[in-house]
Amino acid sequence: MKTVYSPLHAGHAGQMELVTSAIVPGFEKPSRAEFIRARVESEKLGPIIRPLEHDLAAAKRIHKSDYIDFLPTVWPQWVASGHEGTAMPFTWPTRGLRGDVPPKRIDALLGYYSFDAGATFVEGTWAAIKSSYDVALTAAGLVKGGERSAFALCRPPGHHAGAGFMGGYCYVNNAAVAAQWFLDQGAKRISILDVDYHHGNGTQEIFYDRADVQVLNLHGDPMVEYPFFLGHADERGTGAGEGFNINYPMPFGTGWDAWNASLEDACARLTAYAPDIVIVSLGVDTFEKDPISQFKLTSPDYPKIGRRIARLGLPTLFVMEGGYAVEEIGINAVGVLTGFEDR
Ligand code: FKS
Ligand code: ZN
Repeated sequence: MKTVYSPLHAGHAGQMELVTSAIVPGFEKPSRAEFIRARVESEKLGPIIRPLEHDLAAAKRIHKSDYIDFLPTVWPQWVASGHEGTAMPFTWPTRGLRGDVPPKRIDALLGYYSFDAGATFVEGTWAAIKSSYDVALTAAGLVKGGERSAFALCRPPGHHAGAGFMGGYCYVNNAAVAAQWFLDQGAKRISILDVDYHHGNGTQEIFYDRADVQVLNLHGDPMVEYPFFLGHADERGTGAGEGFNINYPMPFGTGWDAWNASLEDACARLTAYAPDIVIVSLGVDTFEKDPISQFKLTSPDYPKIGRRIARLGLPTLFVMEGGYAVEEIGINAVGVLTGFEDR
């Protein structure tokens, strides 16, 4: 399988992150992608190619136009306002506040377009976001062109980004953009299988009222886990989308057997939906040693995930999402891919 990778991700570096009681160096850091790339090489998964540049039309098929236009302006506005360091929001329009009037200050605009403080900006952030988008679309093009599978080594990730908001390290929803692109190229149905530890709230929001994209999400129970405000089992889609959104919230401590039971159910529903293409939102923060997560998958489990996905027998696009145990992230992410290739 080919991997699509851009070195431009590395400019999104050095940003700080707000956690429960402190501001700390970001968990979502460049070494994540570099460990994965090194493992792709050492495992001889296949060629690593650079992305083609795309305009932003495909992003605007999923995201609001004003939101996409805002992203490249953040860092220049932040600097022009006399700020330095990490650009990060501190105020959000929530219940009881108006969310429909964009303020004029960049610090406030960041909150207007975010649901948390987790989508931060430094100088190279926009170039990294754009490269991640190009990586996803280029890999999608490989699958459209007839390859059985492709790996989009996206960084930053995307599944928390909604139509008009960022958060949780995510800005542009790479998997959602790819799904819409496949539909625009003539596909009739797409399934997105999100195996990241965190609920893909952005992906769910984007496709919630649609029947042409089935969204299956395996994740930590939002009663106790980020992103907290979406991802419950009773969220099944609305209108034409009723029944096409399926959530599998699972408790802290979930290991392979219970997680795999959810995967099996998801795969059965996916097969029943009979999509033209499967997009896997590939997070490996389900790993037992992940520093911010609470599931207990082990490294030998990841090839099993890949093998099960391969048994779906469908063209498959893997889109990288989370995973923060950087020493093992390459072993686990590439383990899914070599498992898919049954080797
Ligand atoms: C940690 C609190 C939670 C935010 C976690 C974001 C997870 C992002 C992700 C993605 F795939 F998008 F990268 N902080 N103490 O892994 O879902
Ligand atoms: Zn995650």
